[in-house]
Amino acid sequence: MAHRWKNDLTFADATPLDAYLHRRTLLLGAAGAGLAAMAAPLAAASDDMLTPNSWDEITTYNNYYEFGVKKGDPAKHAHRLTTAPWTVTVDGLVDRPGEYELTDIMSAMTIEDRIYRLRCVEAWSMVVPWRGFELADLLAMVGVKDGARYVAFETALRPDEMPGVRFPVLDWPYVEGLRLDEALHPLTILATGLYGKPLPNQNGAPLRLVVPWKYGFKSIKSVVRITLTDTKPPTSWNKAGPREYGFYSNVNPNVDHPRWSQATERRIGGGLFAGREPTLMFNGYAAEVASLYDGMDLTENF
Ligand SMILES: Nc1nc2c(c(=O)[nH]1)N[C@H]1C(S)=C(S)[C@@H](COP(=O)(O)O)O[C@H]1N2
Ligand SMILES: [Mo]
Repeated sequence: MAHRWKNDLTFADATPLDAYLHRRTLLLGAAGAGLAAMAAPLAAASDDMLTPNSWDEITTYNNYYEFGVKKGDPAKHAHRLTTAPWTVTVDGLVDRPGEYELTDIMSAMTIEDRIYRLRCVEAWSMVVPWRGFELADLLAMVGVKDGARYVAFETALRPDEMPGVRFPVLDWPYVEGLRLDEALHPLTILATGLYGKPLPNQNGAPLRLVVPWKYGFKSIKSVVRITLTDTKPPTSWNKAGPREYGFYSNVNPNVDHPRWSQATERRIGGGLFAGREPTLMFNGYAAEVASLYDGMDLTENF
């Protein structure tokens, strides 16, 4: 599966084997380069696919357009968001609808740490050590009624605290959605933390969806409403550019964005020698999730 290109080997993330090969490459020139290329599959076996990015990388290079469209804007402005107290309205086709205190939700959930790859539709990626709980557990708590087929999510909309929402970049509030089986999948979590600490505001505090096999924009931040519905909910990026951003938005190296290739990605923090890495089907989670899409045309349902 994962092969790494020679120029993905960096000193920063080098295993002893990588470091050895690097030295050989530098010492032996062309002959060494051949050796390193040959050994690349070996390196992949002990590779950095799940070595987390640093706290600084994860918290200063963000997409959270409610706080501005530049990667550094959320880190600068998201401190303005009041994240406590926080309530989440759960409504639609559920047995126990209501406005739930996040503190009550969290004390009822099993909180776990999970290291997930994050692949943005813009063709960059990171590895993030989340803390959170399975969305399926919250849905079990509220009781999903027969007839529910989709889950819709909504981000807080607070013009006083969110300087970005005065610009009509997107149709605010930010909304997202999943098919019910995607929402119930054990990989789908609601994150409340990062590196074992409370989630920073720029990463979507106090509660943000994480769906690791889909492009990052599906992982909606600062969620205030979760609605079970029988109809496919509208999603922000699909509304903004229906030809470019589909409802599913599964990571897929074989289906390009109309304006750029999705075959490779740039790992944030890759360092001086870093090149592009191949993008993996379903972002590397095919074994877990491919069966959700059996029989579906993934080019049509992009
Ligand atoms: N409400 C909201 N959620 C959002 C976004 C946004 O602009 N607003 N950006 C999305 C995009 S494009 C990505 S790649 C991820 C980035 O998450 P991160 O900043 O924690 O890495 O958040 C997603 N969730
Ligand atoms: Mo993204």
